[in-house]
Amino acid sequence: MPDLYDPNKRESGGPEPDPTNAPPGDGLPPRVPPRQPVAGAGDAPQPVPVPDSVAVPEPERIPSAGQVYGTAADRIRIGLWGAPRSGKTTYLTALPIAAMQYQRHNEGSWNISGMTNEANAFLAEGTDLLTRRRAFPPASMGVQGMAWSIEGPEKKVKLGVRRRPNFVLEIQDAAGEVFRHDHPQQAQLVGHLARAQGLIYLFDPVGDAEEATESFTYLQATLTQLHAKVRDRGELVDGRLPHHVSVCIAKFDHPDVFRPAVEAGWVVQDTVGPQLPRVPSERGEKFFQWMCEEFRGSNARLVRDALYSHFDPRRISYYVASAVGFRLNPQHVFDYADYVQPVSVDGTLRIRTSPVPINVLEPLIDLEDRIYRDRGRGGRLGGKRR
Ligand SMILES: Nc1nc2c(ncn2[C@@H]2O[C@H](COP(=O)(O)OP(=O)(O)O)[C@@H](O)[C@H]2O)c(=O)[nH]1
Ligand SMILES: [Mg+2]
Repeated sequence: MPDLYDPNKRESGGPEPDPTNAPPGDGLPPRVPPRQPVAGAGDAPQPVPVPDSVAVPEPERIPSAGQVYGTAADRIRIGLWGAPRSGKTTYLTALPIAAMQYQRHNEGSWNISGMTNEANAFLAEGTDLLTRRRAFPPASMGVQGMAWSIEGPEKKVKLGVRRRPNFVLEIQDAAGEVFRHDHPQQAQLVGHLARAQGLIYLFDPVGDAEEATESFTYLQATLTQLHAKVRDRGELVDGRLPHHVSVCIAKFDHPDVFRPAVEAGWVVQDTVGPQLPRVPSERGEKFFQWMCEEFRGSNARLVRDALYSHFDPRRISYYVASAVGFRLNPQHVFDYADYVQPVSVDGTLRIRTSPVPINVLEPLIDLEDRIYRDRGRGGRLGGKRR
């Protein structure tokens, strides 16, 4: 898999151009096999036989990757970003569960499969952890650059045009500490984020209240470097980063987030099925602003300001999310008298009922959709776009 981001590879002055990601006719030289040295050729130019140049057999593709792999239009990189303990790894482990549950409320289903054995093992391990063992992923269960193939149900693009989303998602889930300005691996991570077309930013209101995991510390350090890197590559759009961003206000189920949100009147409750509470999607941005300004205050306000000044606000969407969802009663209905999902059992946090993730798949599939539409516009949304 030659164009997978390799977290162990040192970045030096920007990444190598990625031929498989390049659009056709972009001026990059075609890939040619290396020339064979000829004995006794001296310095004089000699015609060099290139054994592969005549009959090139059809290259064999890896199993399971399908037609999606290797075409620039179908490959997107998403950076997952957030302070330590903001819930990045839990978000990823909840993703396949969210994909399985999607068809409960929507037409069609989403399928996620690993592009490598390691990526498949992560999916299996994560699902087992959350659903059977009912535990959060251990801190060591990070993801060092993995790729998944994601296929969704056919949807209408415009009148008479339908498409089936089918893309490769590359994620680098770094330990949150890496996002600090003085961390040795930060350059690699910033390199990955710079090459990504989309970013999922987890804002954790619970961790934000503690100094060690305060969101702004991590956001600002990474944003400054990311901005400089993208600027050096000449890819800023009207002075801003070109990425599409999904901001997820994480851990919505947590009583320290949920109760104040209910009391401030942000939350509505469904009257059918599990009667889940939610913040209406059109109020997501306002909720985030409230969270930063009124609820958390001072430095959280800087998080909002930093996002607005570094990204095009038209490219930011907001989601009120929870990886594990709410505890549901035996009839599978939400109960405000008893909704807290994690409980401490012998010193470890356990999840009480099988998770029903909230806004875990949506930020991702919306990102893909926005990137797809942007490409269709020739990459223009008021400026130059990769
Ligand atoms: N209540 C609640 N807690 C969560 C959720 N996701 C993560 N957590 C908590 O946050 C901790 C850190 O999550 P983790 O995914 O390891 O964070 P990371 O460091 O960003 O990868 C977990 O051990 C849980 O205690 C969630 O959706 N709801
Ligand atoms: Mg983690």
